[in-house]
Amino acid sequence: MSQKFRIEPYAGPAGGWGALKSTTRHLLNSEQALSNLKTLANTNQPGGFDCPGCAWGEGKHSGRVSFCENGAKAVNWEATARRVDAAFFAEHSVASLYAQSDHWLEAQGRLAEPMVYDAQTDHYRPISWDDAFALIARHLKALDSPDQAEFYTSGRTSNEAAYLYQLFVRAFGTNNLPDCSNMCHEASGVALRRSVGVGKGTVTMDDFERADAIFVFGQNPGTNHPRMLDTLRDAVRRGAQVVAVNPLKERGLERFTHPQHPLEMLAGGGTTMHTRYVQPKLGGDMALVRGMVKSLLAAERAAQERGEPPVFDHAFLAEHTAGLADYLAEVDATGWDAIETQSGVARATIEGLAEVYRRAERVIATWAMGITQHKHSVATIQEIANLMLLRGNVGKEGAGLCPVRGHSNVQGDRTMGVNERPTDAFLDALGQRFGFAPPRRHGHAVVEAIEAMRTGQSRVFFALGGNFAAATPDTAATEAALRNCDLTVQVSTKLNRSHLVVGKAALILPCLGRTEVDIQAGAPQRITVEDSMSMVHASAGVLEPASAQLKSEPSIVAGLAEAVLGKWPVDWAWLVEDYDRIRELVADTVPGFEDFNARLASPRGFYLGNSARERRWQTDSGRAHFAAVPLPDHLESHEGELALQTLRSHDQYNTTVYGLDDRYRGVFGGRRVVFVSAADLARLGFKAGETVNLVAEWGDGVTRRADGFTLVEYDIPAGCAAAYYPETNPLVALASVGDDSRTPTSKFVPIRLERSGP
Ligand SMILES: Nc1nc2c(c(=O)[nH]1)N[C@H]1C(S)=C(S)[C@@H](COP(=O)(O)OP(=O)(O)OC[C@H]3O[C@@H](n4cnc5c(=O)[nH]c(N)nc54)[C@H](O)[C@@H]3O)O[C@H]1N2
Ligand SMILES: Nc1nc2c(c(=O)[nH]1)N[C@H]1C(S)=C(S)[C@@H](COP(=O)(O)OP(=O)(O)OC[C@H]3O[C@@H](n4cnc5c(=O)[nH]c(N)nc54)[C@H](O)[C@@H]3O)O[C@H]1N2
Ligand SMILES: [Mo]
Repeated sequence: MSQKFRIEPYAGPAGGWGALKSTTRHLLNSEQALSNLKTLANTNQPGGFDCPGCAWGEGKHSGRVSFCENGAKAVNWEATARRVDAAFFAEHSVASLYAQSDHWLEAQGRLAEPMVYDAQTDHYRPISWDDAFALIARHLKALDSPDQAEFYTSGRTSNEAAYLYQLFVRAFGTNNLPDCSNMCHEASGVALRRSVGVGKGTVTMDDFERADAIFVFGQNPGTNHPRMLDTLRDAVRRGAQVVAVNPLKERGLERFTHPQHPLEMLAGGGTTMHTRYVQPKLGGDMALVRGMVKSLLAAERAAQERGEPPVFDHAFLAEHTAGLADYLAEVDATGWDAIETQSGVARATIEGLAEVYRRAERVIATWAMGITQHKHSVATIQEIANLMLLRGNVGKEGAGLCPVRGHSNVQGDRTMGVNERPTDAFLDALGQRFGFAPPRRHGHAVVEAIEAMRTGQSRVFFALGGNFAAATPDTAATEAALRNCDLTVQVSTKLNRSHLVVGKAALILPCLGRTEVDIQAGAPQRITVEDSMSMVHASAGVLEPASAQLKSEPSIVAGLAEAVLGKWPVDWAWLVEDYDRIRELVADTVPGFEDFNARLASPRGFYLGNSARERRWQTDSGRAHFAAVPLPDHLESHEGELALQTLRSHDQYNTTVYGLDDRYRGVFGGRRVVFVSAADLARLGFKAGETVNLVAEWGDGVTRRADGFTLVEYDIPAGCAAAYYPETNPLVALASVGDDSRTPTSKFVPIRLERSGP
């Protein structure tokens, strides 16, 4: 499939012929091309299944094709005809599989039957479902405390599976529910709860149709949320301003053509997406936004002096907010020198952005990993909220805060209670409905779970989806932690690194994917998910399951729970005979889900609501809160050092590597590349095309390295570099986490380049 390694800058628009060609190539490479096309036609349509790609919302225009190039890859990847079965594991030892690349592992096909690790032979061999559940139950019951087990969740898990899972984990007695959110949008939740009293985005899809300006911070939608490009393009067409804030020049944000519109493709060029593209230094967004506010404040004072209409929304500020005076004092105390140095953006440019913001009656701010994976992410997001509050851009049509989520149901999993720090109100509701006392001690997030396993404090690791070994930071530390466990269990669809980093005992439990028909007690079931705009809707698979031995995630959780707890505090087996029964329990215990089953009748689902959108502020003060935080002091880069961000290529889904191209960035046939500016190449004495090793020193006495990366010259600010995840995860120190979010700082890794050996 992939050609020779080459670098060839991409000249076309994002989307367009390239997308069509790439999608078709991925489809036709599959042995099931025809059925896959049928599958695609069902994606995100009423009665079909939710795209397992991203968490972007659905437009309400029926008839518009709602899958994208990368959604197509995700669907196709799951619908492969290849199988990883007992014969496969008999042929390959775990050590030999471990030596393969992530791309090779997942390309072997769908996991077909439950397997148990045999340490004597270093091979997996088949095990029955009952024996597998019994083995896990034996290990869990042998622990001194329920807090010695870790229950991870990845964000593809349905609401139904997630709800049962957290209920089981709490009935078992722990809140150790680390999940992929801990590595993803945790900072958004923390910051938004503090600023506006609810940890979710405040906008709906309709708001995007009314916004006058949309600021897109730290996000690469052309690759990671392609359907968002439709939304942005429509906004640009009706005259809205779209401002991209991103250190890298991302093609997908610059130009876009939809492959469904052939005429547009023939016209060439594509719609110019952004009206402005600003390139701050990594981590410089807080300073940039502070500069915008400084400029607005100056304009507000000038307007007051001249008796002109105010810049701030004083009525909103007086009625709805607290902390404004302290915040403005902090803005006054922040000098332009610091703002320009830290953001790397000139004052005049920042003032231009403030002008775009000021002229717009309705503004939306969106963001993703470029904002959330820093040490000062919570402060940065609160700064974005500060900016938005000044002109009442929260809780008004066409305006609001929009963290764009990653995994297709990561937001829903949190709503269902997959949270290591649950609220008392949630635990009270569980306790009351099920008649037990849920544990109140906070549990472990991802980094704490790794530490607990590494020190031997936690002994059992269970993963409902995901690829923990590859997705987490500090690969050597994480692998040691997993190997230190008595038992590791992976509920998965595809073979990945986490199956090969085994505890003393290990299980692989293969499950249905979202595209597949799920039959329980003779009847097909549907599951539900929640998107980034808090819309909950049903999803039902259409494909024949990859193997007759697969179980659904809810039924795996039920099997496990029954083996450990019996029919207490609920009859687990009875519940999963009909997922409506699980939804009844959700309706009883989770606010916003009243009449859950009935409300699923609406094909596009229902809106959960958002208190901040209604200008009800569930904060301590009962008001929206201005955070007055000084700019961070950890960003200055040292002589010879670069700040590295670890990001996604166009041909991957997190740790799932579909192919070796990153078309929009002009990289083909290889992933071990590092993007560096021309200025840094000259300054550090390197040439594009040379091979280097990346070396990270965090001052903890460990030298972390990732070897053999080709230098690619790229349009990125001096002092900043970029390379793909998960190859660069060995460089990220476990201890380097965000303040208050504890998210690994994957977008700011101090490195130096080392000339590769002869
Ligand atoms: N096809 C596909 N879709 C996906 C995924 C996938 O892997 N593949 N992953 C899913 C998941 S779980 C998630 S969380 C999302 C991720 O979606 P994104 O957040 O778009 O993912 P990243 O590739 O990490 O891209 C980070 C972007 O932020 C920019 N950036 C990095 N540091 C900074 C900074 O300091 N400031 C600013 N302003 N920008 C910065 C980078 O240049 C890059 O454009 O996508 C989801 N959708
Ligand atoms: N350095 C660095 N590290 C990062 C990031 C980064 O930007 N840089 N991003 C972080 C982010 S945002 C995230 S969300 C995490 C992602 O972390 P994870 O969610 O743990 O990882 P994925 O790669 O999405 O998981 C892929 C695996 O999920 C399984 N799978 C797929 N579909 C299903 C399903 O329907 N059910 C089940 N049970 N299993 C399924 C398959 O076996 C597949 O191998 O990584 C984080 N790690
Ligand atoms: Mo994510």
